[in-house]
Amino acid sequence: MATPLESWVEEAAKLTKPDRVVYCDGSAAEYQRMIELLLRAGDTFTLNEKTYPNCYLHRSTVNDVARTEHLTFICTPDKDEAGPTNNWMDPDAAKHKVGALFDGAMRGRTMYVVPYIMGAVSSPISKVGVEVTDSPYVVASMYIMSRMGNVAMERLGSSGEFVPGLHSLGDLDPLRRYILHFPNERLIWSIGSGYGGNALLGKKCFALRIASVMAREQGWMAEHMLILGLEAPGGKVTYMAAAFPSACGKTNLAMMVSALQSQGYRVWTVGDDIAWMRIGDDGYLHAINPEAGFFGVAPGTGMLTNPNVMEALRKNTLFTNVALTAEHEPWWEGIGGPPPAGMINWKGEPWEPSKGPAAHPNSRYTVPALQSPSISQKWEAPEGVPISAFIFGGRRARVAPLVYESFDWQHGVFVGATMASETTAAATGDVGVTRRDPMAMLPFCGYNMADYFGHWLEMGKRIPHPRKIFHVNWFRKGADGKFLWPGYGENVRVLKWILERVEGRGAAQETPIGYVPAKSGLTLDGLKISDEALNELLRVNPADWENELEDSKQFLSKFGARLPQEICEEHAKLSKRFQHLVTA
Ligand code: OXD
Ligand code: MN
Repeated sequence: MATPLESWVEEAAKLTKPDRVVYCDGSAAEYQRMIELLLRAGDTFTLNEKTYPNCYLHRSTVNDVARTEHLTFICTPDKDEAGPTNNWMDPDAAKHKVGALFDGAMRGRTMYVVPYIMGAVSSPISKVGVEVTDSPYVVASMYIMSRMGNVAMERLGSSGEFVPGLHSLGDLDPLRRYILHFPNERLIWSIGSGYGGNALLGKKCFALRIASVMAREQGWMAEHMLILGLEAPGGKVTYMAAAFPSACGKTNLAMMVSALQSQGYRVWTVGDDIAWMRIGDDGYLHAINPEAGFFGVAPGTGMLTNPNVMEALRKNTLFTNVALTAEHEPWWEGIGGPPPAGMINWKGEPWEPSKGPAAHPNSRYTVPALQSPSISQKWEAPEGVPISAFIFGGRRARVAPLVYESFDWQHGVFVGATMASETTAAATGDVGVTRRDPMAMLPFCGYNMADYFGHWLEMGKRIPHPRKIFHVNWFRKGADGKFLWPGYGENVRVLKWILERVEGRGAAQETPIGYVPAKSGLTLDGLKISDEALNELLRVNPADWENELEDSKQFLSKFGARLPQEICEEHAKLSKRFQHLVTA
């Protein structure tokens, strides 16, 4: 009798009509076979074998370079289940409409069946997914980003416990591009794009959108968060999970080379994008990184901003849409140094500065996590790592100080729910516009975000030891428009203050928005920063916050009566604290 997997694959093949079906085994030889196919297709190139062994550059279709949120849908019977921040389609209507696009989409192509595990092979928190795809690029990327092939088949056995994902490149026309999620069936359909966030279905589609629904039902959390360990003098490591919107430096923070290394503070990487968290037997929330690789934004990454990843990228890396030097090395803006002569841009054209950036602003590297010199010894710990602090953050030129600590869990959930950031190139759309992005989950929550806030509040009650919640902003600017904080390895100074607060130390002053470091509370030795810059970085400006309160109120009003009362309460309390400040 056919297993549930075989039945599903058969059904997918009946619809898409591939010439052949290949079950992937996850071997290195299979990866090389995929690379061969890509090389032959002419859109992928071998990089310098001496300086970048086993590295390749893939160029995507020019209209397929980022996530397409306007083409991403949550398909639930009731529109309210998807909520006001998600695009919605009725499941039957979606299947009818997009099923027609899948019909025969793989004719002349091979259907690859990619069983994969999100999470370490032996972790009880891990879960199995199966993606069928007609893209060798997707298979190769899944090889780096997940534990795929035989290991996943073994874990699955004959059980039906897997999240199916049907993917086809279709004709790559954005008019026929859809990324559909059916949370009630735990099913994903994606057609018309080969871009990572749209096509590697284990990542955003499963590990965030579908998993967030499962997590709420089952009492755990699936979050758009990096996981890092901060080692203090003496060797104790404290783990923190942090949510920032896409392309706000999560990877760089998770892999930071600490500016306080000589004082014994070091950062270890557990994950750079996604955290699955469960309450452990010890009463703490434990996090695993469900991914096996990093799919990071290349531009802006260099020896100054992320030396660990620069070392990691020197082998076994699949680059997408970066530029190519005459020496056949990858290149992007911010890699360090002036652009070398004779480059080919991300579109495959000879490059000159008047042609705009040589690498696409959302060009990426896909690299095995284990290659990072900063990888934590615990990164595959089956039980995960205990989280001692949550950090929210975004890009704000004004308003949010460098760091502040919320008063309690409920207030911290409000801080996360009203998070905002200036947009970047990780998704198609205008760059530099401020948008609310609660917990950095706006594009990734698989259900009504009002209920998601409710789930966070509920978890606060269920976790025997809920931890402190902080907010950071590395991107505050002075009146001259320049960043006030140097960022990168210096961010460890902020992590150190967070650690001290978690341990009941760390000098702070109370403000209406929470506890902000006292100037004496931050370790600033060895850092050149003026007193005025520091004052501005830590300043809570009531006029800015008046606008902020108004803007967040408008955002929250979208959720109507479904918004948890506690969130409204926190908004009112924040407003009142500012009023007291003015009248005091
Ligand atoms: C990512 C994203 O690729 O958030 O991680 O867009
Ligand atoms: Mn992300």
